[in-house]
Order: sequence, then structure tokens, then C-alpha cells
Amino acid sequence: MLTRIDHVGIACHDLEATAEFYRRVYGLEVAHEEVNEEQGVREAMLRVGGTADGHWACVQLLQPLTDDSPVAKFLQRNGEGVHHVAFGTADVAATAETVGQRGVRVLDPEPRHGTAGSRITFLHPKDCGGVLTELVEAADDSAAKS
Ligand code: CMX
Ligand code: CO
Repeated sequence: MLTRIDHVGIACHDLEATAEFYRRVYGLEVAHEEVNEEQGVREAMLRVGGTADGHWACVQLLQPLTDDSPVAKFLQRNGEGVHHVAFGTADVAATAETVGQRGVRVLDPEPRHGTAGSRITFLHPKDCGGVLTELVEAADDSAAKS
């Protein structure tokens, strides 16, 4: 059902400064940058390593666009740090339905637009042991649907 760790989302105040930390300390480069108005973020994806299903495990840096966005709220409560974990799946709607049947609240009844044409949905952290969890179907993941 889950095929990889797609990314770890990290909340930060300053996207450029945080990306520079990852470049200076680990030598990681920004592979992709995007503004996602619906999620209220500016984001940068840093590729860490290839995954067995042909994708990349990434660090996703998140800077809030507005003061009332989920990431802004998280920063106000916790400061900078790990915000969510995202798993890859070949079929986000089917996986969300399955985990929903297993008692986990699915926050997005219909998958939303994610990074680089992906389809995403979030699972409630209170039903996932305190971990805000994202499911990601990459634009070319559906080719793996059976
Ligand atoms: N990880 C773990 N727990 C979290 C959390 C997080 N990221 N965000 C909130 N919580 C916890 C809070 O600590 C709080 O717990 P307590 O009641 O024990 O204090 C509880 O959840 C409610 O917190 P809140 O601040 O009142 O937050 P909301 O209920 O308003 O919203 C959530 C929480 C998860 C429903 C909301 O953040 C959400 O819908 N997130 C999904 C969308 C998102 O995060 N988008 C940005 C990323 C985009 C991307 O990755 O592309
Ligand atoms: Co994410």
C-alpha cells in the first residue's frame, strides 16, 4: 500500500536560510520550488536518495504564506521543526479509503493538489500517534496502479 517515504516536511520561518543550512551542512540542493496557495505554503524539495519504487525520498521545507495557515499555526505553537511525514502510494484515493476504514480520520475527502502535480491527502495526527501524515501519489505513480 505504501511504497516509500516520499518526504519529511519541515516547518521553517525562512525558506532560503533553511535551504542554505541543508546545502552548507549536507550538500543537498533544492530540486524543486513551488507556491501552493491552497496549502498556504512556499515549499522547496531537496532530494536525499532514490527509493526502490523509482522515486526520491526528499526533505520538504515549508514556509507559511499567511498567518492563519496550518504551518503558521504549527510554528506559533512549536517553533521550527518536523511538521509531517509523507508516504508514497500508487493510488492515494484507494489508500485513504483503506486507512479511513481502519479508523483514521482522513482530512481531505478528495485528494488535493500537491508538489509537482502530485495528489495528496492528510491524515489526522491524533489518529496517527501524534504524527501528521500525508499520502502522496506522484504524477507518474498512477502508472504503477494495478
Ligand atoms: N503534527 C502533530 N500534531 C499536530 C500537528 C502536526 N503537524 N499540527 C497540529 N497538531 C496537534 C496539536 O498539537 C493539537 O494537539 P493538542 O490538542 O493535544 O494540543 C491538535 O493537533 C490540534 O492542533 P491545532 O493547532 O488546533 O490545529 P488544527 O486542529 O487547527 O489543525 C491539522 C491541525 C492537522 C488538522 C491541520 O494542520 C491540517 O489540516 N493539516 C493538513 C494540511 C497541512 O498541514 N498543509 C501544509 C503542508 C502542505 C504540504 O505538505 O504540501
Ligand atoms: Co508534504
